[in-house]
Amino acid sequence: FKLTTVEEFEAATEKLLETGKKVGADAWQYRAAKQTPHCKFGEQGVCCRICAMGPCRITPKAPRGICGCDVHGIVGRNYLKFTAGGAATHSDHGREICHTLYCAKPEGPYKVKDPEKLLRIAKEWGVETEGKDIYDLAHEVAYLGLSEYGKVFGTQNFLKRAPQHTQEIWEREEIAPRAIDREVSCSLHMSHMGCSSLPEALIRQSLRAGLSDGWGGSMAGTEFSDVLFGTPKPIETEANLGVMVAENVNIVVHGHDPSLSEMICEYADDPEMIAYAKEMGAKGITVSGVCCTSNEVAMRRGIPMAGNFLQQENVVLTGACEAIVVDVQCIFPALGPLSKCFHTKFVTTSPIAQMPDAEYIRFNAETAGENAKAIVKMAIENFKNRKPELVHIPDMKQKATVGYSVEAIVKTLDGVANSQVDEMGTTKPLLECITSGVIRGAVAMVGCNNPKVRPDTAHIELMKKMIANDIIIIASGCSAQAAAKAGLMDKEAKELCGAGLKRVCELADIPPVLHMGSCVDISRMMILAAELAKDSGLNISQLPVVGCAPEWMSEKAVSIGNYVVATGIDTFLGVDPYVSGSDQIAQLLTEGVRDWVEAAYTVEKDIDKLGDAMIARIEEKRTALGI
Ligand code: SF4
Ligand code: WCC
Ligand code: FE2
Repeated sequence: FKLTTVEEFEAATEKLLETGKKVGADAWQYRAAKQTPHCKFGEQGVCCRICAMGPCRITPKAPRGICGCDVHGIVGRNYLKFTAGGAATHSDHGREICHTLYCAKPEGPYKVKDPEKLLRIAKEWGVETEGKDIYDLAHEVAYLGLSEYGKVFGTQNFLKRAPQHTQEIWEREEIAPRAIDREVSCSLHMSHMGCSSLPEALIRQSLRAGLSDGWGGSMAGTEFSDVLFGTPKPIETEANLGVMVAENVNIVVHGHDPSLSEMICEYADDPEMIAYAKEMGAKGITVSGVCCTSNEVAMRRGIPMAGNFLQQENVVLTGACEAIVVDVQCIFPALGPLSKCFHTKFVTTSPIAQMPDAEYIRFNAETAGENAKAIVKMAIENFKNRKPELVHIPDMKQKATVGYSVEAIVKTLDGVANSQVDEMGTTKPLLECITSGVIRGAVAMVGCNNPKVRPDTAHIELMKKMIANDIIIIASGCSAQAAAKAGLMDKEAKELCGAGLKRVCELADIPPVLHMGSCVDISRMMILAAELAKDSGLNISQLPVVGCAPEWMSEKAVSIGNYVVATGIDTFLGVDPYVSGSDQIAQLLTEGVRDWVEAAYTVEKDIDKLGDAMIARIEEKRTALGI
């Protein structure tokens, strides 16, 4: 067993960039070089352009904006706006999923695949289930889900899933999220010219907006996706560009919303479509994915993962991509012009993400079947337009076992711990492994790639370091894909673990890095932490568990960081969230918020030090518990 190294990834990319040069293609590597060094004001978060008296930039000579706002107010407002952008984005995705569920029909393209989960949520929300048709119930629960976005009074329904102690903290600190849309609006209101400039107020609302995402919109996205498409279970798949097949029509799905990709997968599997592909000279159809839409279909169908965020251009550079089909979020506008250098069709499908140089096939829940069929057909008919001299798919892929929803983790670990633990269907076996020290703790590795960090290195190096120290990894988003590409989701990766974790991997037959899904699925991690706390009688903040986003880049990532911290989990970042310009804001995020929510951020750009800090924190928590 051998991991694929980052050097090998980079050599493959170099070769693809050579192809790019032949056709005059641009790439992020060149654009990043032209954008560096970045504007210092922006980097420190000290530029304000929220009113037309500005833009104002804070310097030692000009310590206040024209309105008199100081650097702390400006950095804090920028941070809050950044969070609101992320919360809005995840939550709007969740809303789309609620709407898809609202449109589900027994004979339509979208069905209820996990009625059990639907019943569970209905009961949780106090909906009468007795004698109800499952689709009527789905529509009723979906309607309630949609209502969470604009509920008039009260806080998010899902908050009740948290331990009592956590709920009390949220109430006490006035950060329990109300209507999801209200928290986003309120954040924009607070950060408007002439509203809040008090650091505490701005950071408090940042936590609240984050919580409306993690325990609101994202959780709706995850839960209702499970109801519609099935709750993930362990499944075998593969990762990296080598999953594309030169002889086949290659369709790559990219973005976040499984409503689109699920339909594409359905039709790409249709015998009629496969026959058509053969007629057009291909051997078959391969669907693979990029970013979270890929995670969604990998977790539920074993569809292979072509790559993560900074690999999206590489997919087109293979010259073997007939169509790259996107929905929303994390899609490079570069894909339009890049596709024009090849035969690739760049297909946008959402009114939310429209781009130049794309074919726009508007996708909606009512016509999803026809839309997906049209897209698959378009890809098949494009096969003949390939330029064979440009085709090069790097021979590089790894096996991965994915699909570790909370339900799957609980089930998988049921049999593992010693026989005294007989409470099946709880997290107790996992707790037993942690208490006994066989596993020292867990790190939730999440987030993106960012050219500021050598892509994938931080994810992979940190994971290697953690598992060697008997710390199990749960991963999501592009971090999970980095792990899969390297081979860390191959069960054989147990060889890289310390003796304790290795034994758990053997007994439970799991890889040491567990793929929990897409970025909205970080809500799964929150549920897991909540269950661990409830089953152990500890507070979430006492568990030897930390979060880490070493290569993050998006607004969504900051929203996530805020809800992870606000849930009581220390969070470690490898990229600074534009707050270094204000010592007060930086102090609040890295220390001050601990007084409110029992957790805080650590920012450390040196990846090795970041890893040491996480291990130290986990060991501190163990010592405090006397385990
Ligand atoms: Fe300048 Fe104040 Fe306007 Fe910001 S709100 S641009 S600091 S005058
Ligand atoms: Ni989530 Fe980050 Fe990937 Fe996009 S897909 S790049 S936010 S981790
Ligand atoms: Fe994502």
